[in-house]
Amino acid sequence: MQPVVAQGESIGPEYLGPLRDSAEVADNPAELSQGMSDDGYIYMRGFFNRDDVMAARRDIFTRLASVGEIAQPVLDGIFTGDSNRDEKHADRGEFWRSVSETWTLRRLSHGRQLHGLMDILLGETSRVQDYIFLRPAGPGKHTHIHCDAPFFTRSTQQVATAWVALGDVPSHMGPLFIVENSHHFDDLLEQFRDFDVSTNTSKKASLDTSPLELAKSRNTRLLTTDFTAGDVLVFGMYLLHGALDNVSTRNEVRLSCDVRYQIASAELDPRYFGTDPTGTTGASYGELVGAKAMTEDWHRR
Ligand SMILES: O=C(O)CCC(=O)C(=O)O
Repeated sequence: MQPVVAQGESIGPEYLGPLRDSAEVADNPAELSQGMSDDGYIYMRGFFNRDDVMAARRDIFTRLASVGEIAQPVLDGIFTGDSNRDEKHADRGEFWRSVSETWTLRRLSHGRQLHGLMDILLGETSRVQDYIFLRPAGPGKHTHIHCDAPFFTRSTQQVATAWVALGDVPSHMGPLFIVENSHHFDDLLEQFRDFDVSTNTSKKASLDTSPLELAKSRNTRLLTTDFTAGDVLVFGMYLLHGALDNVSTRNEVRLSCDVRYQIASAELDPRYFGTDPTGTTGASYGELVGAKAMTEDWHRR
């Protein structure tokens, strides 16, 4: 593994572990469900066909090249250090919506293959949210530790997140990590139950504690891997996770997408469904970190 850095702190081997790969039990629903409830996540290496992933990557990076952010050849995903997004597009949200609706991406995030896996992991027929979180994460970007409940459990608790690597994402490019066994940290998770980040603006969904501090204080590990294009990591609403720092010295961009599925029998949260979803805060696609010019810092929720 290459360097592993989280919020500027180097993570030593004692606080790191590999994700358990469930690709070998892909045809065994009972084992998949068991893994999800035991570990709190399922990681499937090479879940999507690499060519299909590369088609999405090419289309998305071509859009970002058109606003001066990604260099040629686009598949390499190298940040230029520049952006003319705002000069070219008056409405950031509209631009980001059109990129997020790229058909080659939706074919992965909303296609039968992932849907079938989510039906198994949620234990019944599922529905995929229309609103997705596409993230081109350039050098310096990371995501603070949080769980997804404050964002997505307004209508039902039976929701799961799928994080998809849209290209190879080795550890130095800031992939997702999960905090091992954190779905059992009841004392810590208590603060996230009945907390809706868009109605209660007095607190943040993410922890102030750094990943290294948390791993040390809980005597646990950050689980991650050198992701390859098409890997999928699925987890529930009460598993703590974040993204490592992208410390690429070659300006490589981590491209990933996170998408949520919920059980189809429950009420739909209108913020995330329909032809014009408003998103978590009401600002639609404009509220996402991906909607910012790549020269800007990410916000934290
Ligand atoms: O990709 C990231 O930086 C964060 C993703 C995330 O937090 C999620 O998928 O819930």
